[in-house]
Amino acid sequence: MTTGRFITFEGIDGAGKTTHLEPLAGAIRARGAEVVVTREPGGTPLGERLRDLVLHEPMEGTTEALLMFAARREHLVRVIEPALARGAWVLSDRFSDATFAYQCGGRGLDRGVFRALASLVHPHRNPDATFLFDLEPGLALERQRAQSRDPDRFEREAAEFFRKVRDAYLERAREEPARVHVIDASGGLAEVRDRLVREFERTFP
Ligand code: Z5A
Repeated sequence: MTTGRFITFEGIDGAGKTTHLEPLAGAIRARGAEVVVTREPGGTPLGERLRDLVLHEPMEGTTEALLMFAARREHLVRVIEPALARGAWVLSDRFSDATFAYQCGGRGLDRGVFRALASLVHPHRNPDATFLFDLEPGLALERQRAQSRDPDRFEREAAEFFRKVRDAYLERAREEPARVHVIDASGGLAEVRDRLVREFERTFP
């Protein structure tokens, strides 16, 4: 626990990743490590302003990808790298896999453009581990409907969009099986938490 690690949580909207982030952070803190919990888009004052724009302002797909990466660069330089440099663990609710899934998978952004932007924005940094909360889009939608907030631009997308996003996430997991750990996010909260904890302990014994 003395060397910080960069861990990301991913999944389609409503898969449950945010619910499990703080409890895992608490478990790592209990082992004596400093933990920084953060999110994308966001994590910095500029990133949070960009978040507000991408979630609510209509825009073209490449513009959306560029703003995600702009927010990510600030996040990396101001939050993620300094925390890792002092030995903290960083738990981020989304990172570049989300751009691959939503902008390439969902919106059709060219994968070559994605790779070029990723190597410009974080050339020497990738998550040490990614926990991908995988859920059938219909179930994720039911969970989201139970929340009483106004849907954002992404949440208003059709089921077909989320099927493509999910497929792109699973493609990422097949490409990088040592890094991307797929967590079955169906079932009750305790069941999903147990799967996450088991996978975390297997990855970081
Ligand atoms: N986005 C993008 O397009 N490209 C990028 O590069 C990045 C992001 C970084 C905001 O992300 C949007 O940005 C996102 C993709 C896009 N799309 N949207 N919308 P976000 O992560 O901030 O927003 P989100 O995905 O909508 O997060 P979320 O709604 O918080 O979803 P979640 O984290 O997967 O779920 P949750 O909040 O933990 O749980 C949802 C509800 O289900 C909640 O009421 C829980 O109590 C409930 N829940 C959770 N687990 C269970 C179980 N097991 N059973 C029953 N109910 C459960």
